Amino acid sequence: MNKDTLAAPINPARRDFLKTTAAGAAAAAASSFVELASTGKEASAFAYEPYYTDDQLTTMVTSCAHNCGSRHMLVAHKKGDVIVRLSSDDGRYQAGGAFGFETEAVPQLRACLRGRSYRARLYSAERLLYPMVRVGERGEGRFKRVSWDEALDRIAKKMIELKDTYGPTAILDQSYAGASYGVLHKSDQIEGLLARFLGMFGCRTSSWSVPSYQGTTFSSRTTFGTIEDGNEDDAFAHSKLIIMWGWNPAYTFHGGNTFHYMRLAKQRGCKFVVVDPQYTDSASAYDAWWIPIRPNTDAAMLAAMAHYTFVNELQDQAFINRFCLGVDAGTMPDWARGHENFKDYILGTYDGQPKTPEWAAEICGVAADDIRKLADMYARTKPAALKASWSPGRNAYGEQYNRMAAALQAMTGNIGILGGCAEGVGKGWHAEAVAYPYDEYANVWSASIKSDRWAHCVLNYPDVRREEIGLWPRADQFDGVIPNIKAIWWHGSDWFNQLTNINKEIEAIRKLELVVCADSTITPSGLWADILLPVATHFERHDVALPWYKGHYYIHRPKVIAPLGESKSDFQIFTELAYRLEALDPARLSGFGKRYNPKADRSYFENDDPVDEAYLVDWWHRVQSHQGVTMSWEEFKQRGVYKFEFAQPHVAFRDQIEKGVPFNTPSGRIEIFSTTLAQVSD
Ligand SMILES: Nc1nc2c(c(=O)[nH]1)N[C@H]1C(S)=C(S)[C@@H](COP(=O)(O)OP(=O)(O)OC[C@H]3O[C@@H](n4cnc5c(=O)[nH]c(N)nc54)[C@H](O)[C@@H]3O)O[C@H]1N2
Ligand SMILES: Nc1nc2c(c(=O)[nH]1)N[C@H]1C(S)=C(S)[C@@H](COP(=O)(O)OP(=O)(O)OC[C@H]3O[C@@H](n4cnc5c(=O)[nH]c(N)nc54)[C@H](O)[C@@H]3O)O[C@H]1N2
Ligand code: SF4
Ligand SMILES: [Mo]
Repeated sequence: MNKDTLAAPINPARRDFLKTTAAGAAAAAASSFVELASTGKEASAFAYEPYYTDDQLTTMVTSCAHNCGSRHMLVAHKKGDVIVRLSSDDGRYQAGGAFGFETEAVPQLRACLRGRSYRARLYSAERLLYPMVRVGERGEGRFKRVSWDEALDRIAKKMIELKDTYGPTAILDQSYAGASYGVLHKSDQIEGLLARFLGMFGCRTSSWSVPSYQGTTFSSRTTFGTIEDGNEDDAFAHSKLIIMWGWNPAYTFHGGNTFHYMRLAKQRGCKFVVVDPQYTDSASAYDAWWIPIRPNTDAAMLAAMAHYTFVNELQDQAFINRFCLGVDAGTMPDWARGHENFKDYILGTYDGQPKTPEWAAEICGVAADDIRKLADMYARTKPAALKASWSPGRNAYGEQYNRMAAALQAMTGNIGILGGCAEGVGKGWHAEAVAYPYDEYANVWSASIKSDRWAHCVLNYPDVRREEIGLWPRADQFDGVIPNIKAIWWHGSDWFNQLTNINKEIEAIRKLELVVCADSTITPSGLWADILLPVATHFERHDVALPWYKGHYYIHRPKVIAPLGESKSDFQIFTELAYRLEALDPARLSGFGKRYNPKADRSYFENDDPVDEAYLVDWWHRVQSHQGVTMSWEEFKQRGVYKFEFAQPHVAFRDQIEKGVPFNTPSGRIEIFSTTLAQVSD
């Protein structure tokens, strides 16, 4: 197409810049850009000139899709099919519809700068716009354009060959966070689209976990019996002391509007403390007392705080007696009388080493007086939130840090009360997350390994012990069988950037027979792929955004613009592949296409709209019946957001503390002494 026919005027300087950059950059990126121009979908999004006024534009509510701990509203302002700017919630979209509407219970979901700058990703010169296959050596980064037909045919034939030659573990599913918080288009390891696709095909090694919060997860499960130990963040507004332990909510969001509620707390007189090796923007913003600590020594400092609390008898003994297991000799279960209890460990009864502030100061580099001062503040200020985030537990025995923090939260009676905090993992309110197409065949696998151990497995196969790769137990004859991985599929993940020991991964990837990367831009992982599949972003497909670990709202994500270039949604790609596999191997894969995407037929590859909407309507009906929502789907679509309003902030374990409901642990108590661990070590 002649570029003069482009509809929207663009800034010439910016266009030249894009062209020059693209021409000199990696082959993939360069050719993407050329294609973008030649289809008329040029980067005309950078239409700063002229600056359109609102009455010249149409607006659509959608949401950001970044894998941060929040989910905020984006409002797309469009000229034709081009998003020319993004703004955010200004209150007018919820019930009432008044501009500026905001209350403490129903806040605006205002996007951060990263969210508001999403156009830079959407219209990036690094967008993948059509399928490509590798032409050079793997990792060289040289690709050529092919048709969808050719790309998918190659993949389908190779998948069958791999399964027949190497068995049901040959393809490694490396999906992850990229698109995990949509109702329909999901890339997570359990309910994701790839998980279902490979599971139903019958050849899948799944990856579990990520280098993030395994220590914390272990701690929350053993101590509280659940990872749902989180309050909704409006509870922070009621704290009198907030200790940000390895937590920097100015950068790392774990819920929506966290900083807003913390600011309300500040206005009401709350004191702030940051325990972090770095002086962070959170420390600055809340005028916090900053306590720099040596990385990976947090458990020692927390133990010394427990010591101070015990020797000064500041613990909440009534809370301990009623709700905890093994904090002291009096709360040990009868069957474990001979075991060590927490208090005597802290006081040095067993090893002759009281865990005093002086003892800890040597280890963690925090002055003993500061440890005493913080312990005193935490024990005497009610209610107080010790938010023990994940990062300090990201190391060997990391769970000890979170377990120690949980012991302090419990000893001070700050669990299950408004303004306190039991986090941990911190999952708060539960979204209605399961959509219709995921019910069947979710998370079927032939082997499951710890995500970052795949290279070790490939390089040492078959001389690998199960502990070396975190091989998950199975209840059948395949338990303990080491996977014979010959292919990788990246879907919503970029693990040549995000995993540890990339050099080892490079060595391992050379041994594989197939590497597929489905993404919307070229990534460090994609450079190592054999086949690149261009994926439509969340602006280019229909979905509903779910909050992450916290947040009680849903945001509609319409197809704001048509998919750029030839990009397709993952769901379209897997559906079409399922039909192709079925055609290649009808005896074993009969009905695969329909089972994978029951509401669609093969035309879905060209037209996904009615099918996607039908799934979303199903999901909305669940929301209506399970969560008491009366708003219709049509109204939800028109407003773009549904915000739940609670009579009081959601606080984890409120019912346990107020109504005596048992904790979900073997003893029904907060297990500072863990029944499960004690029995394993016996
Ligand atoms: N904006 C934004 N938010 C996000 C994400 C994102 O990409 N962007 N990602 C989300 C995801 S997937 C995750 S897993 C979480 C991660 O959430 P966190 O684990 O809470 O976040 P980090 O930023 O890794 O670390 C927080 C702080 O811990 C400090 N720290 C590091 N080591 C230690 C230590 O040994 N001791 C102490 N006391 N402090 C230490 C760091 O200096 C940093 O300021 O964040 C989520 N939220
Ligand atoms: N160096 C370093 N490594 C880390 C971390 C760190 O802090 N530093 N944090 C760790 C943690 S906590 C996490 S959670 C992981 C995150 O690791 P990843 O899940 O790999 O990270 P993301 O960059 O969020 O997403 C990966 C890709 O998904 C793509 N994507 C987005 N939407 C879609 C979609 O709909 N379909 C497809 N096919 N692709 C899509 C994005 O373009 C992006 O390239 O990284 C871990 N590794
Ligand atoms: S805080 Fe997270 S969800 Fe919200 S706009 Fe920023 S990146 Fe997006
Ligand atoms: Mo993460």
